[in-house]
Amino acid sequence: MTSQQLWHPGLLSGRPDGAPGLLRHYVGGEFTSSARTFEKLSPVTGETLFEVAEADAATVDAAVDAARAALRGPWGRMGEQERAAVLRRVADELERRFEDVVAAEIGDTGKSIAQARTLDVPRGAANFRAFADLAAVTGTESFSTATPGGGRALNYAVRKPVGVVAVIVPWNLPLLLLTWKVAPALACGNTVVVKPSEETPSSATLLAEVMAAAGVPAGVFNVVHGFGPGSAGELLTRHPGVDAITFTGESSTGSAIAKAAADGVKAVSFELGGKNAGLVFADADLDAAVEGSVRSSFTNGGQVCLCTERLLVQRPVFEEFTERLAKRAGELAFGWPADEATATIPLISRAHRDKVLGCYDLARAEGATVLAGGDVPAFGDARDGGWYVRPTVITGLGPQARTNREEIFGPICHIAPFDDEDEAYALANDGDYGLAATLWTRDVGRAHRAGAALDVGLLWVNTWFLRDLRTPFGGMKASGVGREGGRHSIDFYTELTNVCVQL
Ligand code: NAD
Ligand code: 6OD
Repeated sequence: MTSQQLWHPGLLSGRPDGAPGLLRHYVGGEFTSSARTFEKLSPVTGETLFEVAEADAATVDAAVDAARAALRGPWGRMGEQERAAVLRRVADELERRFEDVVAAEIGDTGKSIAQARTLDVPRGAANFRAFADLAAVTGTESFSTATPGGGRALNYAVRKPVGVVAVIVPWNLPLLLLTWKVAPALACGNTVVVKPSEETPSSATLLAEVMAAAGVPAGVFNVVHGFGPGSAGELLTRHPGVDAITFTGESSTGSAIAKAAADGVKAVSFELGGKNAGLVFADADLDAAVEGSVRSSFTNGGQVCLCTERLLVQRPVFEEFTERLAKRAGELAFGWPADEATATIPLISRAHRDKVLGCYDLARAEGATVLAGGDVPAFGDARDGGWYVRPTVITGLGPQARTNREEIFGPICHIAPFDDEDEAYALANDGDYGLAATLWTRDVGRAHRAGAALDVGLLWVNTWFLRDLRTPFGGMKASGVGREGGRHSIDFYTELTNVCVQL
């Protein structure tokens, strides 16, 4: 089965003369188009799947205007419990459309059906339920204050929506990352204009149908398609009608958006890149550490911001761990996306594959030993037109090698030895990023010491990517600004007015 057969055609508007279908924007409750379009290619085969409308300034204006108008409509007047009920219906409707959303995610990314069914799409629904519950019960602090005259005053804060929120997201976990931001933004009473990645426009468009079916009023959820610089992304970040920007993507893009946001003094929340370390101590359960590292390095083709690209392994188990991980990397099955057993997926685009293959070449040029992968697989079928690379394990580089410092965002990890805990933490902290780390050890004390010593926003101990949506999520250093998750999302997506009443 090819990715095209998995594509859900209902979303595409028909076009004359057998031209590919067109995926449109969603503005003010209507699907709309614009003069320019671009092609969406299948990462699995390289074939054209459909075309996508590219938003111009007029489309972005219309989307922001619709979002602003909706703040003054029924959405703005709704109580938090009623809004929460609407968002629970969105979750229900996403589950009703489950296989359509799975098909949309697989068609755009080439990811495996097993992952889409167990991670991406369930998390979409879970995000709406979690923030419906949270926003409806999150209060504010109040203080009874002594006044200079010997009396008292009551201080309390009123929580309000920020207004129109621009949501700009990448292609690696399209629905999960989009709903991680849209759900709390809406739960707090905001309206949104969403700009999905140009590589993954489908699930956001399908979500528009889901929103309408769940009774979300027109204008509350808008989708504009297009690229970043000079296109829908930049138009949105510079738009005076946008009150806040929540962004997930590369650190360099975060920097460009920060500059655009500075002009309008807009609030920003940034979830950015990583160069995450995995620390394996000699006392670890080695089976669990090997299998956990296979997951943390190669899930989604290594295209998860939380993926481990630098493994640091204590010297007594370095050789055994390295041998076993390289063997497991070579065993990961390449299948079609619809095969349940598929473990290795294509990279998102030709450009991204060229970048990752360039990193494989750079590693060799820097003197790395390649223990597994390092090249492109041959299938003898239509997948040879897609963007696959082999899962790759390398060793032999020092901490200053570019391969160990720059984010690759592909299925590759470098393994280096260390001697003691201090050295492991120093190596892990040596770099520009500070998103996540994973620790494999049986020593509980060490787990707590690592939490204090590692400069990361997220530390997983004897597991990876285990999520509780109430916890703070985000990165230090070049990996982000602010935290989302739980009350941290509620704080970002609301403004507070403190009221001081002399009693
Ligand atoms: P990207 O930064 O290239 O693009 C992300 C989004 O920003 C896309 O929608 C893109 O069109 C838009 N964009 C690009 N330039 C823009 C500009 N100047 N103004 C406005 N919008 C712009 O990232 P990507 O290649 O899509 O995704 C991969 C990156 O995302 C990796 O660096 C990865 O680590 C990061 N990421 C981080 C997290 C996290 O939670 N920290 C999660 C997922 C991905
Ligand atoms: O689990 C999440 O909430 C989240 N934001 C995951 C990010 C994954 C990065 O690719």
